[in-house]
Amino acid sequence: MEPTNDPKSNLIIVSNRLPLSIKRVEGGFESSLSSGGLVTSLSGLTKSTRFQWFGWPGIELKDPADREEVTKSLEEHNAIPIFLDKTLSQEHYNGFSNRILWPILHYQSGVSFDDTPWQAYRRVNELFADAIADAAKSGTLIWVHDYHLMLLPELLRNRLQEQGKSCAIGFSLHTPFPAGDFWRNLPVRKHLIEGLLSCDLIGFHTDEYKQNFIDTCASLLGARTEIGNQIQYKNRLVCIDKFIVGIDPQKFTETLAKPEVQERIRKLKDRYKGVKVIVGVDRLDHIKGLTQKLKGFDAFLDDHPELENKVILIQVAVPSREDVKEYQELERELCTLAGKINGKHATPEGTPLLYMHRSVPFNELAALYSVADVCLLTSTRDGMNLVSFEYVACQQERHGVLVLSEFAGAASFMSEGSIPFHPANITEMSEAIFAAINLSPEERKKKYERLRDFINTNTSAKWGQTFTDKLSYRCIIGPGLLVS
Ligand code: ADQ
Repeated sequence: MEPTNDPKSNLIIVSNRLPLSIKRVEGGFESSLSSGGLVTSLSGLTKSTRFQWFGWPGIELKDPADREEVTKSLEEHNAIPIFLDKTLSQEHYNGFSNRILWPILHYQSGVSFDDTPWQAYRRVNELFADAIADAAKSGTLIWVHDYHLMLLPELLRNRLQEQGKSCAIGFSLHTPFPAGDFWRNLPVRKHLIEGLLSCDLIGFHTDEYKQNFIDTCASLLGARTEIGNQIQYKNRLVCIDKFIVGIDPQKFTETLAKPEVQERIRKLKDRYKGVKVIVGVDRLDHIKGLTQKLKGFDAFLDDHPELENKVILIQVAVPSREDVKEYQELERELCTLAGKINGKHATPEGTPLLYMHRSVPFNELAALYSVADVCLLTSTRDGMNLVSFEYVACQQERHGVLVLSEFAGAASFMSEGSIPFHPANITEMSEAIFAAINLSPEERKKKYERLRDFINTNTSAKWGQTFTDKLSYRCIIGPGLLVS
């Protein structure tokens, strides 16, 4: 590969969805910023590095004139749309990625495999490979994100080779990677990990996920893995590492300083005077353990009648994947459960649970985090969980307590600063909530300072820079091809 002076000056980010969603409105199209963990994690890199972002714009457009108009408007944001037809994108996104792959990655059993969505998954990965190979030049760094695109590195590597281009390809998985024995439940278990092994660098959120992947490559593919943080497979040497993903804490500090947010905080404090506020913010997803959270909170209320009218759980459940049957069922279950809990514990003074099934604006989110005495996160599995970081960023001098499931990736870094518990153990959850509410000011400060230092050190900017630095290095020293 021809070394360039600064490989990062030529960076392509790829994710299934663009960070901007396109909607048809009267007289044209409108774009809006998407939210979610992936967008948050890449926000740091956006500040320091220019890159092109390839992905699906979230809308089916058949008319070439419409495509051109949308492409032009996205160009201003360095976003390049890859257009897909509706049935194909549905089968890829909901059919395979969200109904089959996502549950397997999060240790959910009972997943049934179906060949039609798998073929759609392949096809979409191929279409992405075509678009990106055409756009890349030799020396381009290509950073692919997440489970929707696990076949892409191999397909892309082949296309690039056909075109005589040599590029460094990196991949970051935002979910857990399960233990090998669980991963084997997926009939296409080998194809997906082989797809990734055409990368130069693969990043995971924790050491556990990284090790699971390494062990799986050894047992399923017979890859050589005893060579430190590298896997040798066929004629390639792939670097595997842990990169701690984070947030941009400054964005929260600036938001909290806004007069309108300060005013909102005052109002909320006034509204909940004398009441301990517990906050939860989660996408409405099985992995976030929302059913468990509501049951645990119910048990806590049963266990502590003396706290009647003195505690409230404000739970924001952000709508997610609403086309998928399992998510619709979960939503119905949560609504019923929330109604039952309030029916059982309400008094003329009010209800102990405020369940909001909608997205809230960023200012409101920051204000909520700021006034909450406790943040309760109950993930049954979760790649990292950035809400835990955001709560800490918004607490500042208040030293609120984080009650964090031991199954969130964040728990492997934050267990000493938080109160950990098992999300399926309702008694343990109830005790953890009680302990959080009653923690002494000294203990709260001690725990909080640990968390604050951690989130300020491991920012999204650092994550983006560390990964791209390492990928650039691979680009300069040459791709992961074995010399002999
Ligand atoms: P998610 O499952 O989306 O991310 P999480 O890490 O908690 O979960 O991130 C959610 C993000 O969405 C947060 O940054 C939050 O502020 C934002 N958000 C939530 N509600 C919002 C709202 N109403 N308006 C605006 N923004 C909102 C996936 C994995 C995680 C992993 C991340 C990053 O499932 O485990 O931590 O990617 O890798």
